[in-house]
Amino acid sequence: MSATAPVSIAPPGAKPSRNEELKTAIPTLAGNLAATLNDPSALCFSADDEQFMKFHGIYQQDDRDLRKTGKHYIWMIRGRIPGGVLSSRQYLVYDRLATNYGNQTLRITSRQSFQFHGVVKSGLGPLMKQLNEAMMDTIAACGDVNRNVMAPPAPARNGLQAQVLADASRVSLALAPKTKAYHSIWVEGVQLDLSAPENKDFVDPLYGQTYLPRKFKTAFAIQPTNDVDILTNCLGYIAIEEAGKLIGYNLTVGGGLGRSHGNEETYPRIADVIGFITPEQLIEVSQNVLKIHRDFGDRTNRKHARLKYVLEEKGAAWFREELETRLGCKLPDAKPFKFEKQGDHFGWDTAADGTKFLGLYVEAGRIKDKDGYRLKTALVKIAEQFNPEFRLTPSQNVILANIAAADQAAVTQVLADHGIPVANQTTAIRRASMACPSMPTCGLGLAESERYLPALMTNIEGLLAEVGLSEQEIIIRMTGCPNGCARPYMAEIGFVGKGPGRYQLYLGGNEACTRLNRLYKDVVKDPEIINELRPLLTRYAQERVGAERFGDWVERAVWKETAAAN
Ligand code: SRM
Ligand code: SF4
Repeated sequence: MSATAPVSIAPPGAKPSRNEELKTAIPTLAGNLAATLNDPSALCFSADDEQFMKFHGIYQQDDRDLRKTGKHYIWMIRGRIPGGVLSSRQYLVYDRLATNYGNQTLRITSRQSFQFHGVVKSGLGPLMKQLNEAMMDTIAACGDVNRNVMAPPAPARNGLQAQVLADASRVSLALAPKTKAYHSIWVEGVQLDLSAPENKDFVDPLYGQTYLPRKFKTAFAIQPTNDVDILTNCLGYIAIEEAGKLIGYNLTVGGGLGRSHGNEETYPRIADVIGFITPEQLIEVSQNVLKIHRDFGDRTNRKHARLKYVLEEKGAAWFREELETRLGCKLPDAKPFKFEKQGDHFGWDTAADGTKFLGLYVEAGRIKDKDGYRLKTALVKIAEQFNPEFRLTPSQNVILANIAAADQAAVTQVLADHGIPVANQTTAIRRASMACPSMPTCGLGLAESERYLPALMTNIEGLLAEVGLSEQEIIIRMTGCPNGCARPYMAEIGFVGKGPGRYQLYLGGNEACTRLNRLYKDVVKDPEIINELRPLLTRYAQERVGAERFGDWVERAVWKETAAAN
């Protein structure tokens, strides 16, 4: 029973959005997908089917580099890989499918998954079928459901990591939608009979008939490393240990980053810490947090539909009470916790069980072969010869784990043979950087991101050398639009696309990624970025106290100065 009859935060009398009508009409989410898939004369899927496809992990896109010559449809497919963990066998399937049906690259995402890009329509069916036959799937990687669940990827130095990963997988399974459409379309290749009562009136046991008002994101973190950016998630669990044992989790709710230019009612928000739960309560708590979003979220305006707006408008105290009523018990207060840093582990290290693991930097998360740097081929060879576990990180890198100590030198050699160093892989600022895909695949991109950041980083490296800070790590993230897919609002320096070659400049996140940055300049043109940063980095080099981070200096010197001047 809920404390109050659910009254959504939507304005009274507002009309449900088109997506709500679609979900109500076809609650299995089958749309007309199988028919269009099997019709070679159909170049693309209808606008309504585009929305259904997302629940199946697929986005209809067109190559934006080729728009002058018309629309060249391509599809992006996103995997569901809880915690980003894959076996070598599974990795080889991903690699083969990207080679045979995609654009010969695999893109590690900022939520520890893989995306195939550039899949053509005739490849869609075979790719999806073969992925499922290899016991992997893409369901709920997108859509108004719980997305890929994140968990710390670095292998265990104590017993905690394996347990947290297992809990992340449990939650992922418990929040998965139950529609039969996915299997029927992509594995059996047939359209569901939408007039059959079990399909027409299908009600998902957790989501109901209309799923969530919007996407829902879940992550687990282990202190002191905030590698998953826990506070940007709708639902977060911070592991709490006592004497080396996991005793439970602090529950965080209501984070999210997406915003729109010119719409002040949309904003990034960091999650509230709600209370403490035991591992036994995980599934019930997760399902009930999700149901509160389901029942109270705004279904009339998709820009106001994330759980973060429920928290912002109703408050964390209200949320806790509503959750406790649904659970039928009080939640203890959260335990003390502290994050110190974000980011990944690079280079070789040893896990608690004595096996070796290797963190590898992947530029913009893109696994590919290029002249003198053949990462894609090297990873296939390593998977075939040494059978490591692949762990995708939330900063778009990869860790090769469970490697026998005796194989360490041979793995290093394979990488060296393909132009990939394992020591000094790249500079500190590149290791801590992220960019979203944007052009040419993302339909929402306003400016370049993945294709531009590497060149900009070269210039920023030059600038850091100029001011004597070559070794300094600064977290720099770029996105091609304000949706924030590479989490730019948590960075020490964030670039957010406004238009071709134009970016907003955000400054002032912290090392632990627990503080939102703030807008410093609304428009900076790309040739001016370095000139804009030069005086800031020069002052930082002169004024910083001890090992003070750039984001902390900005907070102290720039934002406090601005506040004092006002
Ligand atoms: Fe994202 C939409 C890529 C993580 C906020 N995101 C998109 C789409 C699907 C564009 C679209 O709707 O047509 C992008 C596909 C581009 C392409 O060509 O591949 C896209 N998002 C990505 C990825 C691949 C970026 C990356 O650099 O890795 C990430 C995939 C993660 C995954 O495996 O599930 C990705 N997206 C994020 C994150 C970060 C996170 O979740 O930790 C965010 C900010 C956090 C949040 O959700 O608030 C994010 N993506 C969005 C939004 C804004 C949502 C909102 O609340 O307003 C959109 C637009 C939308 O949903 O309408 C979006
Ligand atoms: Fe596309 Fe914007 Fe996300 Fe970048 S941030 S991938 S441009 S939606």
